[in-house]
Amino acid sequence: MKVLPSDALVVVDVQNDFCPGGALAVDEGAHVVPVINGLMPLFQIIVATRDWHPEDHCSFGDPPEFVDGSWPAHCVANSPGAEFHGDLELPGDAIIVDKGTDPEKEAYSGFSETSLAEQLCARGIERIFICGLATEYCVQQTAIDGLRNGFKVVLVENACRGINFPPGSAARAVEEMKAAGVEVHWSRDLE
Ligand code: VGL
Ligand code: ZN
Repeated sequence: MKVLPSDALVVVDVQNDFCPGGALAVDEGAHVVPVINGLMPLFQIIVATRDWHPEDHCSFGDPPEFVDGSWPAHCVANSPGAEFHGDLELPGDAIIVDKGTDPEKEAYSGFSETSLAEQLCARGIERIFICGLATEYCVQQTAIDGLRNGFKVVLVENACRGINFPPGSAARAVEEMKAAGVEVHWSRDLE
């Protein structure tokens, strides 16, 4: 599959807190980094989303249940856990999109109360390729919202990892995305 000038790569939440050692670590979260580094040179437009929460964000549970609505404190704005993984080779002109900044609202999707759709439209983007963390939360919601916003959406399956609690939830999310109209490819299929 050929990547076109009207395609953008959307790198979702490849942040320290979602990688091993982080507050909400995804199994093999850091494995996506070399795969995404290999993808970025194919794209003229690269977006990187960040989970960017205030200290009192409504999704922080005490104790956390590790399900929607009850997470350990993670990706607090300007903290080390909110930084991109240190090996991620984002270009200097990558478009950074912060989400989940309202203490009262969860925001898994990169389109949720952000300027992402406008920024993509302004650059003539028609199709987005999605990769990153975590498959069944921010990746899935960003993919579905991409369709809703009128973009074609491709998931780069091997450039994603899920929280996978309960086990199987990441694989189910991929099936749900396919059913919704997301195309699923592996990085080696792209050129
Ligand atoms: C995410 C749980 C809580 C994600 C963000 O990036 O998928 N998951 N906040
Ligand atoms: Zn979050």
